[in-house]
Amino acid sequence: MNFPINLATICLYITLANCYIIDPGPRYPATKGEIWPQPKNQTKSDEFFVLKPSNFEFKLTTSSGKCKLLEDAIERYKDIISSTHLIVKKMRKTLDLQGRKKTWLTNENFKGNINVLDVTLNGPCGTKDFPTEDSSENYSIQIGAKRNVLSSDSVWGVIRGLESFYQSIYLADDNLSLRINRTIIEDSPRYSYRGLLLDTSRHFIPLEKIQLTIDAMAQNKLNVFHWHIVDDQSFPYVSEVFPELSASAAYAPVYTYKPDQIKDIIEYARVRGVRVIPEFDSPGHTRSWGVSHPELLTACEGAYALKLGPMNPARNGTFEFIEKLFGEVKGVFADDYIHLGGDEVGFECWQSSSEINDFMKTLNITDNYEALESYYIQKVINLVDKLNYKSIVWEEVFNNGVIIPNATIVHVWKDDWRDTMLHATSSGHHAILSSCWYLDHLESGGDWFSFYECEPNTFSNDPKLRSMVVGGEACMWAEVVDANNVISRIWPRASATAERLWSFVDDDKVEEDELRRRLEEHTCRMNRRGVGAQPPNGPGFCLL
Ligand code: CP6
Repeated sequence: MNFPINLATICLYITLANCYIIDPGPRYPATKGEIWPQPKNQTKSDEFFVLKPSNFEFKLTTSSGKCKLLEDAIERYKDIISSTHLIVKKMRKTLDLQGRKKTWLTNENFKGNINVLDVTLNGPCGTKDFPTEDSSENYSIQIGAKRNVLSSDSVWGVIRGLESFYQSIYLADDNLSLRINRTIIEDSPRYSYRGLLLDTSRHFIPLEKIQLTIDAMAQNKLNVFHWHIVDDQSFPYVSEVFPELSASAAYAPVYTYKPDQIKDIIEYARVRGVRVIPEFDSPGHTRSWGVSHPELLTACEGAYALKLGPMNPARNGTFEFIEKLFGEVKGVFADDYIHLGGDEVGFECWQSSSEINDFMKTLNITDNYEALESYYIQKVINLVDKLNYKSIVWEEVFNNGVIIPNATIVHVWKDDWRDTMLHATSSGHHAILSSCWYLDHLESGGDWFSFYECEPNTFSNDPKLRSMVVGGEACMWAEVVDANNVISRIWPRASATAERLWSFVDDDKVEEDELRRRLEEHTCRMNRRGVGAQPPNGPGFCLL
């Protein structure tokens, strides 16, 4: 066989040789004990302490006696630290180093062992309380001063601080010990609303994946689980007042969320400082409601005959139904807010319906379907108001001129988001941004960096308008996502959103290499805790 030599092959050989000879390993080696999302203020020294779980304890002190919520949280972190330490044990065993000399004793930065973390709660415990939009999450940590202290005025702050403490512990380069550096941390979130939307209608997502998702949210200091629980395609929410909804329109009887399962999810989230806000999207996206209750939906005519459209605003029964359903929802979900949807309402069916057009005549809004949508949403907002429930709506509701209470938050999701944010905040509304954080959109070569670059503030220079933004939300629409890929599709891409929303990122100072190395470490940490996050940066490894 002839050895092929021409210019192209020579180039190929040179390129391959470059790969094999020059590449020294992962381009973005993981950092050591860097916190994600980055704390507001942290100073850190090279001096370190060694942590051995058998010689380490959390000492909880509260001004208000026993605090079960924090005792349980401490137990969870003890377990995670111990399981991380198993890597050290495995390594010592593999290298046959058990009982041999401790390699760090001669390191000049070694300052001894860390035996105690004093966890101090300077406020009420409220063991049964729920996190709210006003909850403080501030905390501070000192490692290597006279004592090692985590302190906060609120339980949610302590919980955020425990996460940061855990993330500060890292494997020494030789993987033969766990270390933590001398450090001082003062931390608080930039935005109070840091959300993740999960759609459980296009595909059913099992409870255990929802729990894992919420656990991962806490690892990223995200604090609102927006549960897009029903939509056109299926109705997995089991209602006690209208059980026929899920009986007829869940994908299968096992693919439902029953009241006690929902309670479990809410409790799982609560103890991690995560709010659960349900979305019952209407008047569009409600086809599944019509399987058992066709009378709720508009009967289309003409070219659309035999189809059912958006909710039928011409009937009182529609609103009576919603009032009953939402009354129940308020009792099941503990949060002060409900998401009312209001997005993507197609007008063709309403246009085709004589019932709707006759009704519009009586309202004096002939041919104005935006006005009909407004009529519908206003009625829903009013009844939700009566239930003492605060609301969030998708941007269309605001764009179509619906008069909404000032307290209603506008959720911006379309591409021209800067205009919409400006418009909504100038009109006195709080706003949430999602436009740049669509987890169902994939860019080849990875896209978390473009998620990271999205800065909500850039819609205006006016500090007053900027302060109307309460946060943002990464969205996991589930058309092509189910139990198999939901975790790896969300993580670590949503981590980029999490840091943007928690930290005061100074875009002029972001160093891309360092950022990638930090996310490499954070992703590995999630992997160690059972979250199957995908690799963020290309070649690399994670010791498990
Ligand atoms: N489902 C619902 C969706 C979307 C919306 N609402 C959606 C629309 C466009 C894109 C992604 C998602 N799948 N109920 C809009 C908020 Cl690009």
